[in-house]
Amino acid sequence: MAHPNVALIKYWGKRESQANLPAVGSLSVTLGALRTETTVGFDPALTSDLLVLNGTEQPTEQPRLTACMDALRALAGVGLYARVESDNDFPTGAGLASSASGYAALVTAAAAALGIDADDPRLFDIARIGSGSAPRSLIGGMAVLRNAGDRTQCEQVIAPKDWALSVIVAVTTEAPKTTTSRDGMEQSRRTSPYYDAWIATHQTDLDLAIEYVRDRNFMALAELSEHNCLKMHSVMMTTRPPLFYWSPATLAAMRRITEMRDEGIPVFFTVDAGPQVKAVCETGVAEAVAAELAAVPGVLRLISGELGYASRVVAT
Ligand code: 2P0
Repeated sequence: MAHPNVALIKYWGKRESQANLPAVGSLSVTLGALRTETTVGFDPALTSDLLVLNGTEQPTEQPRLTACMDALRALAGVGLYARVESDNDFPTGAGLASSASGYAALVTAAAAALGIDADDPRLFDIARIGSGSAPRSLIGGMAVLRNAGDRTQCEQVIAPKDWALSVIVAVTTEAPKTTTSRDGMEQSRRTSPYYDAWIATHQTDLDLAIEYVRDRNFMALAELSEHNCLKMHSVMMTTRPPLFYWSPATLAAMRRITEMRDEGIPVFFTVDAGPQVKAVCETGVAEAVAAELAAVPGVLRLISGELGYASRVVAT
């Protein structure tokens, strides 16, 4: 089982497409309210890996799944193919980081089935093959992900019990996005005139954000996270053809959140490759923030919860 995560300091762009290495580091919060549950069964009768997601077979996911499973099989010295059954309790492919929780849950379940130590750092690299943001869901809490050469490093900056934060997702559509993050990132790298500035200014954002988290400096983290989010969306919007993920309700919810912060309420927004708005707030104000967001036109429903923990085995 794994929770999805949302980056405050974002990952957009890859260093080298082949190994799916992010071009920049990232800092995330884990969404404890949402879950992906995955079971992995190795079976000598299978002639390839098989993914059933929310009850439907996913042949187009085969290359990513098999690349991940091959790496796990190589690590364990096992040759069998697997049937993978995965269920999300939230919309899939709609900017709610379903691939992050999906690959984190897969790697956690498969490692357990294959007898691989759950703390083996090579699991970060294997999860990354499936989804560049998946290592953050292996770690939970607030996680920082960095490259160390061509390896992935991921560590927890703060545990859920050490900072009472909540995330409220304002769902504005249940439909899947039209451009995947993977394709969008590559288009941005090739065509956005702002891409180089995004890369050049990113490390400073990440270093400062980690400092603000360690100091539990909410308001400084709020301003910097919104800045980093809008910088990523500026790159997306100036991609050719443009990647415009917002709906009118996205912008309305963002504005309501900044108005609340102007009124002194500890809350900020972040938005990913989809139209949902995530409000990050101190848990003490979560109910008040949710009531305001529920009243924003175009917000269909809310999903609220506190920071989530690391991926884990819940049954064998
Ligand atoms: C993030 N996103 O940092 C950013 C913000 C989307 C917008 O990480 O290509 O689905 O599989 O590595 O993991 C989306 O990344 O992309 C993502 P791939 P993934 O949360």
